[in-house]
Parts: sequence; C-alpha cells; structure tokens
Amino acid sequence: MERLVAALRAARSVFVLTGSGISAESGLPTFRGINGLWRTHRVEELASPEGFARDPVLVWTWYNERKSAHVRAEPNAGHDALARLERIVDDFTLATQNVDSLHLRAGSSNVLELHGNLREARCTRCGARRAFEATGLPLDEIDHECGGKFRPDIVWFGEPLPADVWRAAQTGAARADVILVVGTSAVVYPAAALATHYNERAFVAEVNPEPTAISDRIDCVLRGTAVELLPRLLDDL
Ligand code: BV8
Repeated sequence: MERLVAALRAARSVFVLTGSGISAESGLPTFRGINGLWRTHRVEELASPEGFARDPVLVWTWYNERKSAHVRAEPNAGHDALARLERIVDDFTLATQNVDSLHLRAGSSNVLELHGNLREARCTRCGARRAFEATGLPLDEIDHECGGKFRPDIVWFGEPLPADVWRAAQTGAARADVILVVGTSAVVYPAAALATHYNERAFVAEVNPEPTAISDRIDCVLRGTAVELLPRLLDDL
C-alpha cells in the first residue's frame, strides 16, 4: 500500500481499469466468480450477435433482469473512492468493462465504457437509438419500424469496441504515471491489454482478492476487496 501511495502522490496522470469485481460488493454478480454470470448462463447464447439473432427475446429477458439489478444496486465505497481520486489527480481516466453505470452514479465523470452500457438500445439495421425504463425494454417492442431489431448498446464477444472510446482508453493508459487495475480477471481482450501493453513506464498495481492473469507481470499486488482497500488508499494519500 505504501508503494502505491507513494506512486500516486508523485503521479500527474492516473489510469484506472475496472471489471465486475468492483461491483461485487454492490450485490452484482461477477462473470467467472462463484455464481458468476458465465457459470449460470451460456455466454455465446446471451452476449454474442449470433445468440441475439437466434433468440432476441431470451437475450432481452436476460439483459432486462441485469438492468433491474443494476438500478436496485448502489455504488459502494470502492466506486466512491475512485470518484474521490479523480478529484485530486490532474489527469485521470477511468476505463470500465462494466455496463452497470455505477461509476457514473458514484460521481466519476471521465468514464470510458469499453463494453457499452444498459441505458439505451440501438436498432441493428438503421442504428436508431431509444432509451428504456428501469425494468428494461418491453419484449413486444424489440422490432423497429425499419425492419431491424433493437439490441442492447453493449459490446458482445466478436465485436469491436467503440473506436473513439478505445482510442481514448489507449492514450489514457499510454500517458499514465500510475495504472490501477481493480476487480478484473484480466482475461478479456482488448480491455486487459490496457493494463500491460501500452506503457512500459507506468507503475501498475492491482486490487483483487484473487490472483489474475496479470498479477505476475505488474509492479504491485494488493490482495483484498475494492471496498476494503480503495477507501484506505484514499485516506493514506
Ligand atoms: C473482439 C459485455 C474483434 C457483455 C463483455 C486475444 C486473446 C484471446 C481472445 C481474444 C483476444 N482478442 C479478442 C479475443 C476474443 C474475446 C476475448 O477476449 N475472449 C476471452 C474470453 C478469451 N474478445 C472479444 O470478443 C472482444 N471483441 O475481439 O472483437 C474484432 C475487432 C475488430 C473488428 C471486429 C471484431 C469483445 C470483448 C467484450 C465482450 N463483452 N461484456 C455483458 O456485460 O453482458 S466481456 C465481459 O466479460 C465483461 O464486460 C468483462 O469484460 C468480462 C468479465 O471480466 P471481469 O469483469 O474481469 O469478470 P470476472 O468474473 O472474469 O473477474 C472478476 C474479478 O473480480 C476476479 O478476478 C475476482 O477475483 C475479482 N473480484 C471479485 N470480488 C471482488 C473482486 N475484486 C475486487 N473486489 C471485490 N469485492
């Protein structure tokens, strides 16, 4: 913790990458953890364009369930701590793999949603966008008048990340003095590459109760949860 505090004190530019682990203590399941979403659901059926083409009602039923869970959830002390860190660092970028909007609800502003969000739907044919309620998209409103279908504004497996968001994430990681990786197993690409591929110079630290795919390739490992460690980090700064 002291090494990370020292690095952050000296840092002008900080880049943070988060995954579903930071929302675990808000009651939202991770993907690969115990009762993780990918343990109870088949990813290719639910988070892929092929799965949506096969059964859009199944896919929307699942995302509507997740949307309602997101709305019921509250940002936790981990999300709050990162919002505080943004206020004391000159150049701060937060890139998240999460689609739960909890960083924005915690007051973070420079947030890059690498894998999209569940605030809007977009038409597969004409790209028209529409918002939907906390309960999600009514299943009888999936079809769009243009003949296309409304799909979640999410990046599914096999799909590219939004180019502007990805570029901003790459440049944010490349210029950082400190890269902080919180609550991700770092196995999904290209997001995981932000921690290790674009900046030889940065001090890279992870906050995670478990070892991850990058633990042995970074400068500092803090074993514990986001809610336990991030507020302490801010208090020590
Ligand atoms: C693409 C949206 C090409 C959906 C998601 C290179 C190598 C290998 C494979 C690939 C590669 N490049 C591309 C691939 C394929 C694929 C990929 O990475 N596959 C993996 C599985 C090997 N990548 C893609 O398909 C990407 N697209 O490559 O397109 C392309 C390019 C140009 C043109 C055309 C095509 C798109 C990937 C995005 C997919 N969408 N999400 C949705 O949410 O429904 S990914 C989804 O899974 C999440 O967004 C997140 O990214 C990922 C889950 O990871 P985590 O969040 O880390 O969750 P996990 O459960 O794994 O870990 C949780 C961690 O938290 C654990 O470490 C745990 O210990 C920790 N934790 C638990 N509690 C706490 C905690 N930490 C702190 N506090 C706690 N309390």
